[in-house]
Amino acid sequence: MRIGILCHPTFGGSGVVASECALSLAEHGHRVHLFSPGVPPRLAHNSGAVVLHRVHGLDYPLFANSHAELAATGAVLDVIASEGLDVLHAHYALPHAVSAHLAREAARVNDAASVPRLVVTLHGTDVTLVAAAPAYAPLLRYVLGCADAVTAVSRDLSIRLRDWWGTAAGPIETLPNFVDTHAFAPRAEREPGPLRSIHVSNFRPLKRVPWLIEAFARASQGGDASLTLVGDGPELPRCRDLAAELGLGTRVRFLGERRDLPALLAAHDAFLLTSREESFGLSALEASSCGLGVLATRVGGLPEVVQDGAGGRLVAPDDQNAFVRELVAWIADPARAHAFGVRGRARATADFDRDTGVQRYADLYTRLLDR
Ligand code: GMT
Repeated sequence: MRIGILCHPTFGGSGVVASECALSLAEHGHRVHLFSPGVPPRLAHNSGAVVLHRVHGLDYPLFANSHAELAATGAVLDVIASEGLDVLHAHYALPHAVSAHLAREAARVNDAASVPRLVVTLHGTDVTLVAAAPAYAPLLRYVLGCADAVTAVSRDLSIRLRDWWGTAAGPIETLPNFVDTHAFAPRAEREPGPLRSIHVSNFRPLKRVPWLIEAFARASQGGDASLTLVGDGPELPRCRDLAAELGLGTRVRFLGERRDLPALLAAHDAFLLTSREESFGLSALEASSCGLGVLATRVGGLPEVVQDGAGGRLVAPDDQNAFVRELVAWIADPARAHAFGVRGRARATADFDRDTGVQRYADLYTRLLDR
């Protein structure tokens, strides 16, 4: 198949899923073009199997921004004209579904030899925040209604999408995210010692990293458990200040954005995630795949990824005391985290392996093309 994928180039999960899909589909012999304003981190070492189109708009003083989304439409149209595309897949509704839809309509009007099928995958805040914004809701409803297939990354997100879309809703398929279980694998041997916990996110308010740091400080008083914080985002400065105010010293370290996540995760025992909302929680799945126990909030699609009592523990998002109690138990006995990690790893390999996850998308494309 000739496949065009549109995604954000940031460290966020939607770009990760889109990039991993692109790489895997290309490895399986499909012709894959990826359109994005930058190089998504997981494509940094792309050997050329995926054709990357870095789309740039025009920096013209009249424009409030450079309109990369319109440049993406243009780049897709160029590929349709030169070699054709069977499928256009937008990961995250805005702006990619709009760019892709526009390109497809233009191809139709141009009488292109191939008019691609349009697939839109909703990832999370494109439904819970963006779609709720009155400025975007009408356009999103229209574009989703025009797509050949709409998918969501968890059952929880599918339900939220249906609730928002209302009576005009078309079919929504739940196609869960996945992880490369070969790359994200546990270390052969774990070093003994105090609990090493880690958190990875984009430090946006909905991740509640300050809440997490407070909880860690309460749970680890006087001990030598550590917390590694990976990522960057708007709340990072506040988190640094808070860690200093709480006197956490070298027990908390901030590493910024990192590309060596598999090795980094595998050097820890527990993954902590205290989001207010999480449609899936790809970072938790990657940690499970590395054999870490996951301690997280019971929100959105997280219970579909981390089974409470199996791959880790889930607590109510407003119950910091419960989170602290559980973390105290893991700090007292890191073997608890390891035991959850073993079960989490087994679940990741059985239910969320990359090959199976990407095959679900390939099957969807085939079905659409057979229609
Ligand atoms: O929706 C977002 O905040 C952005 C998006 C991203 O690009 O990171 O995150 C969402 O998509 C991920 C991949 O499908 C999911 O694992 C995350 O749970 C989801 N984030 C939220 O729902 C907050």
